[in-house]
Amino acid sequence: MKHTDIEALVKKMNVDTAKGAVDKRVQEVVVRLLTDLFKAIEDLDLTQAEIWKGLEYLTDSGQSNEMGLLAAGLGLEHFLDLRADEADAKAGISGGTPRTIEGPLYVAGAPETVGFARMDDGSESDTVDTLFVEGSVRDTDGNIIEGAKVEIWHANSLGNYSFFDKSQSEFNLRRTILADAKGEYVAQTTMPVGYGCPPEGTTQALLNKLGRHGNRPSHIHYFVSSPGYRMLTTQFNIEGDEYLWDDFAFATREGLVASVIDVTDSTEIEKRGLNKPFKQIIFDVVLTKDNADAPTTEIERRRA
Ligand code: MBD
Ligand code: FE
Repeated sequence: MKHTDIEALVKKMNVDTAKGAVDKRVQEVVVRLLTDLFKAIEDLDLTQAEIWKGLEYLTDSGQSNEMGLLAAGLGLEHFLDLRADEADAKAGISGGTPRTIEGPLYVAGAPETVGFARMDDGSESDTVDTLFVEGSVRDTDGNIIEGAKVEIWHANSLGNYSFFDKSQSEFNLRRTILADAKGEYVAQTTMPVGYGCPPEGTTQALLNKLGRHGNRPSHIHYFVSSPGYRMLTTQFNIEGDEYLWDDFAFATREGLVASVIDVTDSTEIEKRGLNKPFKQIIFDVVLTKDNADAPTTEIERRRA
């Protein structure tokens, strides 16, 4: 079928016959997407079986709760970051900590404390390095932001996240820390290991067909917010990981690569109440001011 005939066909199905209340935005989006889909079916000469296979794939992905993972793995979530960066630049926003993807594994409602939180439940502390993640929250002029809400979440030493991994305790490796009077936060936790897609899952099945792996480098996620500032969704990825610049979710960015400091000094160890050397990562955060000229950075999406 000619592309012009496809355009006419889609318009007829979705616009002319619309009766009653119409959501103009949904209509516009559906017409455009269907037109592009039909054209792709035509150009690629897809078979009927291939089309059903695609629909079945989306069904399976949804039923196994992997749509969020798929969005990350196909680079859709990273693409949205690049678009948000562009919108920010257009609105004259600069100087904040770079954004990067949220990913599909945030859980709301983590325990909240001021200044300091121990994030791990202790179940791995004998076998896994203790990690202190700490830093300040400031505005782009360098002023501290007392009370800034720093939400942190990360994987355990098997690359698994609590809630999704039912073998972990509730909210393990998930905390909310309010920056103290010096604008600082300190998280005591255990060293995360990079995530790998479920090997038998729908996302990995597609990645296999694309000749791609489904691994992420070791990383720690952040939401940082404070009234009057734009909410920041970001994460740092940890230097030295083999997947640092080969992340299946494309989340690693300049400015978001963390170096690990090995702390072996016995007075430092004692000061932290520990009995063995530990690792330390400094991650300072800079928030930009609220700005009516740029799209909101508080993204509505279904979360656990
Ligand atoms: C993760 O931990 C993650 O951050 C992303 C983006 C996708 C899957 C697992
Ligand atoms: Fe993650």
